[in-house]
Amino acid sequence: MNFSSLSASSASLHPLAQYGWDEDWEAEFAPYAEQGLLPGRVVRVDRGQCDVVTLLGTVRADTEFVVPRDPMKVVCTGDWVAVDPEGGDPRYVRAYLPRRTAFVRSTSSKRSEGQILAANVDHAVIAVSLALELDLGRVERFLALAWESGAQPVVVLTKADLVPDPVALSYLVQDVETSAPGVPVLTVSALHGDGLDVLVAMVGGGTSVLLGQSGAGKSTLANALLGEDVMDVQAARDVDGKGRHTTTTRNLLALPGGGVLIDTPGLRGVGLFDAETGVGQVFSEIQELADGCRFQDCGHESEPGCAVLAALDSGELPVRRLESYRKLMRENQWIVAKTDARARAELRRDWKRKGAEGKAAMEAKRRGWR
Ligand SMILES: Nc1nc2c(ncn2[C@@H]2O[C@H](COP(=O)(O)OP(=O)(O)OP(=O)(O)O)[C@@H](O)[C@H]2O)c(=O)[nH]1
Ligand SMILES: [Mg+2]
Ligand SMILES: [Zn+2]
Repeated sequence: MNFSSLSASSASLHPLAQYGWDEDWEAEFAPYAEQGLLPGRVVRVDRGQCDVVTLLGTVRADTEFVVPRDPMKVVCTGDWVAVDPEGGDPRYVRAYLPRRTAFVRSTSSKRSEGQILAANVDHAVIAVSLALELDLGRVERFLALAWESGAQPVVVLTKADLVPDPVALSYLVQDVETSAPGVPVLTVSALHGDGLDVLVAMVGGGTSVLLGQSGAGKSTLANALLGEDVMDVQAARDVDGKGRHTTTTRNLLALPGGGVLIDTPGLRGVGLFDAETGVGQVFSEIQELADGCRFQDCGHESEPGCAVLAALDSGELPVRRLESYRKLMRENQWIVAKTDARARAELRRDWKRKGAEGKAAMEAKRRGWR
């Protein structure tokens, strides 16, 4: 089969179009097509091997030839790769295409490194369980990583059936909304099917990743969106999600109405990794207020003419928001100081150089915030 002979206009008819294959990927892949390699998308990674969906179906491939020391460069779920057109089981991944977006957190190891959680994601669906007390700081942290990745975040409050009082539910939604400017906040019940249509309409078509704590109901939601029980689901045995993770690998699943969904294992902690832009976006109202401060380098501590402090005084800006902003900014600076600047710059080039026009516009807007 000669894949390079597929014309640009046929990219949408390509069997991999359902997985997000488009003209830009095709162009990017051209040099590998010339070598006779097969394009595919990584649907799962485990123990140095991965499952890759290709025109020939799902094949098993070894990542030995593309394993660098840098964990940021490890092939991950959502990557587009070039694999051997034929050969043994497993085949080999020969290359992966530059990422359009990547969801990165810092590892807890001593030498701070980034860990890629998912690549080429359009929508980051942050699942927050209504069975537990809302932790807005945690939501803000997830949002910072999501914005930084280049994906559009959506907060989904799960298990809405556990909050039968509509007024109580609307207060919870409002609380999250004030912590998430520019981010849609939805409520769903996978149990009753409530709110799923809204979510599908919002994320349909592209690549979405489900993120959140263990037990938040990500896999239950994935199954509901898929219309079948593909992912294992298990009752949470401890409320803080420390003890047990039902999902242990990141799985990319094709949605019946188009688009794909990546289900991920619950994250206990999400450390920021060079996410200043993302943090700024989560607290965009503070950044807007700061434009009104008398001094351009205002630290919003005790400076005269500080618009941020004025907003605190008037009650327009909740104290919790400012404290959370400061905390995440401090943490980010600490991580940045600890990590190798060159590695971070390279990472930027890797996935931020590419991307749809919308992404470029978004980037430009963000750069204005720096
Ligand atoms: N009441 C109610 N329970 C739900 C709902 N969705 C999920 N649950 C329950 O929440 C528990 C955890 O669900 P999972 O889908 O396994 O959670 P998860 O986020 O995938 O967890 P990890 O894979 O460990 O990250 C299960 O007992 C589910 O039945 C819902 O809409 N309503
Ligand atoms: Mg799960
Ligand atoms: Zn100020």
